[in-house]
Amino acid sequence: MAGDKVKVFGMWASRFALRVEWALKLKGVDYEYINEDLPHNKSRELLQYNPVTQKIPVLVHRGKAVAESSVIVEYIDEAWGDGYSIMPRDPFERAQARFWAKFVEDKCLPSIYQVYFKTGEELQKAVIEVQESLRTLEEALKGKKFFGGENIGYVDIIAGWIPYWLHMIEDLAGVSILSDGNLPLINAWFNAFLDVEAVKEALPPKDKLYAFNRDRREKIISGELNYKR
Ligand SMILES: N[C@@H](CCC(=O)N[C@@H](CS)C(=O)NCC(=O)O)C(=O)O
Repeated sequence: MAGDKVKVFGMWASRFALRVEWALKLKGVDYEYINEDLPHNKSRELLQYNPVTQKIPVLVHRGKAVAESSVIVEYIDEAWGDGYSIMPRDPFERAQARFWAKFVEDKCLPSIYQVYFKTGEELQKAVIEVQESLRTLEEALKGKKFFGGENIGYVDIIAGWIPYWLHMIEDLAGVSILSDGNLPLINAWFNAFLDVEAVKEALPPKDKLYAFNRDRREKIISGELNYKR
């Protein structure tokens, strides 16, 4: 499918859009990135391509649109089936990858959000929940460098925002989640993942991301902004 025009509708600070960029970069696919002004000034094209949820990311390939980051990552793996493999080839391994990706989405992501915008006792409770969910996630890393094995794969892409975002969230909330050598496999994975060239290429500038999230967190805590993913 070389030469097909690919567009990504995203937003520079979005963890979900990053998944799409990482998958495309691993496959060596060129794309045009359309940075959306969320949430109130979405482009007409985005609304036309994703009328159902009206959310980013959306991938447009050969004029057809695919939405939902995890669905898009699987689509990319199949549409550019040659070369870099994101999903395991073996059906059992593929099922395992989907299982852990769902765990990240259903357990890790909500608990990390709680740390992002809770305070006081609720914040301390949220810290423990994140630690527990990451401890469980370590099961999937045993004996491996990445969730995908020697190279990054589906679960790495789905969970990949955590290494970059978690330390920022710790700083903003004034808590410590990864400390004293707890979660050694997760810690090692953070370093290995952030060292991958394709990963680094797509990451937003740290200062800009901190400033954006500091402001957003304050607005959510003060009630000025509704919590929304
Ligand atoms: N489950 C979706 C979540 C996408 C999502 O929450 N996108 C946010 C930006 S990070 C969005 O478009 N928000 C705008 C809105 O809700 O109107 C995915 O994985 O793609």
